[in-house]
Amino acid sequence: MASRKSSQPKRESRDKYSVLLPTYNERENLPLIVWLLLKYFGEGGYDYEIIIIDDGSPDGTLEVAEQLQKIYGKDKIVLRPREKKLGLGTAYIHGMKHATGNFIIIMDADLSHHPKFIPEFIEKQKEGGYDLVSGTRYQGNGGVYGWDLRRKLISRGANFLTQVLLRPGASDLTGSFRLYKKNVLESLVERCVSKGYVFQMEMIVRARQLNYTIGEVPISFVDRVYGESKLGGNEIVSFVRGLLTLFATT
Ligand SMILES: Nc1nc2c(ncn2[C@@H]2O[C@H](COP(=O)(O)OP(=O)(O)OP(=O)(O)O)[C@@H](O)[C@H]2O)c(=O)[nH]1
Ligand SMILES: *[C@@H]1O[C@H](CO)[C@@H](O)[C@H](O)[C@H]1NC(C)=O
Ligand SMILES: [Mg+2]
Repeated sequence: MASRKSSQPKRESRDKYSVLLPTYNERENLPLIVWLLLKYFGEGGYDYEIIIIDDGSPDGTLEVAEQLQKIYGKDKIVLRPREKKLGLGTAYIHGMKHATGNFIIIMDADLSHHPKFIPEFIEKQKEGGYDLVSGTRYQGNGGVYGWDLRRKLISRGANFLTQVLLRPGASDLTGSFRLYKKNVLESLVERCVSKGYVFQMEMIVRARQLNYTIGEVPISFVDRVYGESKLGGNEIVSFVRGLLTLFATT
């Protein structure tokens, strides 16, 4: 009798998921995040690629990425490095240009965003045919771990302020763990002008304006263990300034 592989998840379509992984000094985190991505994509039977965009990290992140590419193959690990630190916004654009998937997943490489949520993002997207699926720390089982009170208050405050000012119809605006249809991401990136923390927020605000449909998946966000955090007074000032600009122009 022919064995039925009923436990094997079957691939339902030709959808392909391109993960954009921007890195700056993530040498310690990269092997684990890549391993976890392979694990969850593999278990789900999904077609995927991981695009690593390193901005000339002085800690040798790129060398680690090259090793990973040797281990896992060039079709799974795609390297699109840049000479120097040019910022997160342009890193996404740079990575997107090389993406071959019809869906794009944006996440941090510092293990704050756990790959275990990706199958949920994908299922959510399929369920509602959403244009984008956003991870949310502020619904259901979502949450934040490892932040001090100050940072929790800043994040909550930023989120609340934005909810009041812009009514974007999504519960987590400053998070960056999201899945997009590729053409949707392209059209959003074209329109977004903000830099830094406001960028993620502008993306979702514009998505709502353009009547794109948004699905949400609760995620737990864990603060980075390795590497330095950079949230300081400057970021807060530029965040509020960016928010008000967005409010004035939309
Ligand atoms: N390519 C590239 N990646 C960057 C740049 N800045 C940050 N990253 C990466 O973008 C992701 C998010 O940056 P983080 O430094 O984690 O930002 P954050 O989560 O707001 O702050 P902390 O985790 O508290 O430091 C990480 O994977 C970083 O390595 C950059 O200029 N270029
Ligand atoms: C979005 O939907 C609203 C209400 O249905 C409509 O008035 C508006 O023109 C739509 N915007 C775009 C960009 O399609
Ligand atoms: Mg981080």
